[in-house]
Amino acid sequence: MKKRVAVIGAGPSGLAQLRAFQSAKQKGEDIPEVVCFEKQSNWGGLWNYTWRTGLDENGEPVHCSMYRYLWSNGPKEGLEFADYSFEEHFGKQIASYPPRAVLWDYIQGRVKKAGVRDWIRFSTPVRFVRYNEGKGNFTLTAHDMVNDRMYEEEFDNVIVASGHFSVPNVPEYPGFDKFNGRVLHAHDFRDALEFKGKDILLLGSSYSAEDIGSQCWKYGANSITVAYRNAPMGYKWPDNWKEVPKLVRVDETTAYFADGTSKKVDAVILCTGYKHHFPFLPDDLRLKTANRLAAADLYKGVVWVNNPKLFFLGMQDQWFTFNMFDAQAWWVRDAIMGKIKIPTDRKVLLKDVEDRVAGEDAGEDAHDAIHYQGDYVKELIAETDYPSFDVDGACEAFFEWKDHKKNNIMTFRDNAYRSVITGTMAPKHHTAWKDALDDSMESYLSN
Ligand code: FAD
Ligand code: NA7
Repeated sequence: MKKRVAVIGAGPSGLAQLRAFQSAKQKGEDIPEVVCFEKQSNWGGLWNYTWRTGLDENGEPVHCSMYRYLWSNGPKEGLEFADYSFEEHFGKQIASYPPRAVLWDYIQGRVKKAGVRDWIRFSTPVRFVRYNEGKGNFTLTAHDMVNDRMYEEEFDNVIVASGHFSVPNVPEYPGFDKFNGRVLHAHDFRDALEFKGKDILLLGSSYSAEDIGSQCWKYGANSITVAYRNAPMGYKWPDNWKEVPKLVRVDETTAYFADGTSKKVDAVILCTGYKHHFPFLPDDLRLKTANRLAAADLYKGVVWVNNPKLFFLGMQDQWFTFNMFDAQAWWVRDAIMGKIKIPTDRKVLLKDVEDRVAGEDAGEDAHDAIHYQGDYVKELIAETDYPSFDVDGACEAFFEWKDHKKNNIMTFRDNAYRSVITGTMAPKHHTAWKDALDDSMESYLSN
């Protein structure tokens, strides 16, 4: 009997897992039967944009947190697949900060080439997974939304690749129930043009606050006020952009901050992060972790320490993305296929997690954090046949990116970097990011 492996989610992580198994098959290896469950009707995870917010066409929570005009927030040279370069996909080198549609196309290119689409059951959310002590396997309950049929199947391994930037963390502040304008979370933000001419307040001081604020600035918001809880982002912002200490309360029209200042605003956008949320996992299988580089309870960052037949992909906070998911997926494939041995002593698994947490905590700044995650990617790659690549070179691209942001937060996307996969320098984009209002793939590729 072949092993059966369930993959939950067909975003970049889940697709990396399918490609990892397919690549072993291509080399003549006998791979398990792999079934991927995806609740959306198409693949790509967060990159599969929808205008919908709230519930989807099946009454499921909308997964997408991306929005119109979203461009990559880091250089593509940091995330390039080692087995499928941008040049292979587009037939030429492209500029370094592609809009969402371009990256979605790139993600799809590799799995179309691999021919794994029919391993995926679309419009099929996983409802529940339970472990069968006696049989030593899992029973997974899925809901086929097309035929409105719930069914159970057994699997030897389960790989959770359902993402963790989809279920919003939504704090409440005094007065939100009285405020006359819109209060929304970044997860429901779709189009900066909605806020053209408006005075907006953003809460949070991380990527979403930075990027949604920048989008709104680019598409004509009147003013942007960002309230930080602990520390400001500290970039050199445009004149109509201000960072203020934390929000205390709002009334019908006005926001009041901890330093005693206030500002009349039209809308509040909560850029307050996301939750690791696994409603389909019972207590004994459910990961509970903060959004950090060393996620809790995952040996090698992927193996559930309380049941090593269960794996999680992409649950870390992310400097590295697509190529880190690859490194994890290749490693998990080899663990499932018995090529990598997972220690049977639980103490060894826990010690690994402890060491990773200590390693992250020992870092002092973003520079250390990038190295830390780069070293993790190197560690996993070294144990599999994933094509090795210049991870330190990718770290260098991230360091340059950080410097470029520091120099000018509204022009950093106009820079170009060298591919660590093909060695080619990216061309500069034909239009400065702040003037490029058309984010279509056609426009981006017309360099
Ligand atoms: P996801 O992309 O979230 O995919 C998870 C998949 O699982 C989804 O398709 C979902 O429908 C499916 N799923 C969930 N629950 C179930 C269920 N119960 N049953 C079946 N299927 C299920 N990264 C970058 O590299 N560059 C960027 O510029 C960038 N920008 C970002 C901007 C935003 C606003 C956000 C939120 C994230 C951004 N990211 C970016 C990070 C992003 O997390 C990764 O690029 C990537 O999408 C993570 O892939 P994933 O497969 O782990 O998760
Ligand atoms: P992050 O990176 O998790 O950041 C969340 C931010 O929200 C962070 O600055 C937090 O403040 C802030 N936060 C959290 N809770 C609150 C409350 N209650 N009040 C005020 N502020 C709060 O999430 P992002 O959405 O920015 O980024 C997630 C991904 O999306 C990222 O990988 C990008 O690629 C895109 P703190 O800094 O802790 O004070």
